[in-house]
Amino acid sequence: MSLPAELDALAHRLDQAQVHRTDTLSLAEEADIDVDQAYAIQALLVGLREQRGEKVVGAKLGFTSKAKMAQMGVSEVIVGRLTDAMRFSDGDDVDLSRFIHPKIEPEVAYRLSRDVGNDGDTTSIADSVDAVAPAVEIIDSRYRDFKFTYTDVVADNTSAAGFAIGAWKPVQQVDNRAVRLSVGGNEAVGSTSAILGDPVRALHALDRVCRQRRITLRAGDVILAGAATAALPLTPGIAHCEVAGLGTVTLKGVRS
Ligand code: OOG
Ligand code: MG
Repeated sequence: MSLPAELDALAHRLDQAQVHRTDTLSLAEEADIDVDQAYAIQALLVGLREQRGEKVVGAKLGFTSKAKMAQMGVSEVIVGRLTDAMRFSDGDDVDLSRFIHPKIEPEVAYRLSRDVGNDGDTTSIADSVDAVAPAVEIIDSRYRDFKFTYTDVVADNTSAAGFAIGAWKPVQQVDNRAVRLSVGGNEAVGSTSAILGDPVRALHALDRVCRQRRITLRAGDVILAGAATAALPLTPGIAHCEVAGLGTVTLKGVRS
């Protein structure tokens, strides 16, 4: 399966699922998609969002922790794109009816201070970040019951649906920090070291994927390093995340 028209049709199918908040079945059940094609579908899908006026404001990594790999049954790092339509401010209400079956997870965010990845540029991302912050990511797989293969989730822009960032601090070592996420009566507890041993390694992994997939990043872009714990269902009420020594970030789930 490789015809551009077929890849385009799959991108539209995932886009419609997001726009109309209706889940869809795994693409892998019907089409034999390889990783290159999955990233091609993702690029088309993000392009559809850009055609609606959304702007790409960063990148995210997924499956950088064993907790997430175990929860979802995928064990290789994935990369997706973040747009301005996914951005919430710390403390915002989040209308849960915008999503199919949202989950929330605790993350560490980095901010890029210069452009990376243009024209054979070999500057490392880790050397190009100037700030770090606690963050949460809202994931909302477009696949029924969050059931997907590796290529499915790459095609679906890695379930990206929302994010919020706490106060930025000058970039510093953030390994071995306790992480706590509470939402509803549920709690997830972990450590930033769950993210590839040190969240900075997520930036090295992103270097490799960006080079391979010709992804360019711009000054000011946000990078989510991947969840330190398994995700929790995002339910009505306060979702609160704390990364020790780095700060907190809060969202409030509401039903409109
Ligand atoms: C895929 C997204 C994974 C992370 O932080 O590991 C991810 C999913 O679990 O639906 O964002
Ligand atoms: Mg995540």
